[in-house]
Amino acid sequence: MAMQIEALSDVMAAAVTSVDLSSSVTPDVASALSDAVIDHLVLCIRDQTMAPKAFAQASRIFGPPKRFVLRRDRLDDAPEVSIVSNRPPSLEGKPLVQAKHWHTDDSYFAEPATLTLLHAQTLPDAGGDTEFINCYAVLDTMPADMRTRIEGLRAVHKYKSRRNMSWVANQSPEEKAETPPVDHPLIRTHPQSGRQSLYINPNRIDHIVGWNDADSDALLDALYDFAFQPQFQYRHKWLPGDLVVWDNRCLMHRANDEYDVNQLRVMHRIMLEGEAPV
Ligand SMILES: O=C(O)CCC(=O)C(=O)O
Ligand SMILES: [Fe+2]
Repeated sequence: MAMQIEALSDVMAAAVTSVDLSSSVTPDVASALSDAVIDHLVLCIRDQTMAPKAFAQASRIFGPPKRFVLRRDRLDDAPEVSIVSNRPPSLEGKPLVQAKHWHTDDSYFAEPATLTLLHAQTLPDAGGDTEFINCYAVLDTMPADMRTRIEGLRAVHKYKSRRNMSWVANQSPEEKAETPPVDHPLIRTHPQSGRQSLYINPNRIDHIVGWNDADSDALLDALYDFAFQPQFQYRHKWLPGDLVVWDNRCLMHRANDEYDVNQLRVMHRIMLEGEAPV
């Protein structure tokens, strides 16, 4: 049967069935998948079985994969693939839900990853969902006065920001040297869709360029309150074999932590080479 793509909600996301990425796909299928990410922002490709190396190969359909920066979390035989587990190695078996606050991946880099791919390995019996915010919709529905205030502004993003909400792994001196603070516009234009979205990362944004902390905090709090509203959200409930691909240029996401964390949850993850937000 030919590949099928079906919307999962009105806000964003689509499910893809009848395709197997463990071996190479035709150019038509590859371009249909790449286009579908741009149109739906989140793509869930069902029923995939792939070892890390095959996963790294399959990710090339969407673009070149990056080597993951944190040495400890990446795989030796496939350094593009990192492990997202609720048992982080540094905590020696103690459960912890990583990435449970709203964020977009990789924004502490000058060229943040375009897409992230997450492939379910081990899922809890219930829950462990991933939630998404459509940041095109956020900007499109923003009150005019708020939009006018942020026009032309840039924000400083840091690996460990003053306002960080999530647990972040400690970096080695080498890793630290690779990640100096950067700044990005608050409104960015997607190079493929041509659409503008709100580009914010509550975990990594430290302050607005040229603003003091108090004024920055007030503006950021207002933006976050607006963006976090439920009408902008899609919540993905994982099935075994799901490979979820999302576009970091126009959405935020978080891991939902309201589940039994005594049950193991493990994902394989790849980020693609990035581009500077404009
Ligand atoms: O575990 C999840 O559901 C999301 C993790 C995450 O934020 C990521 O892989 O970028
Ligand atoms: Fe993330």
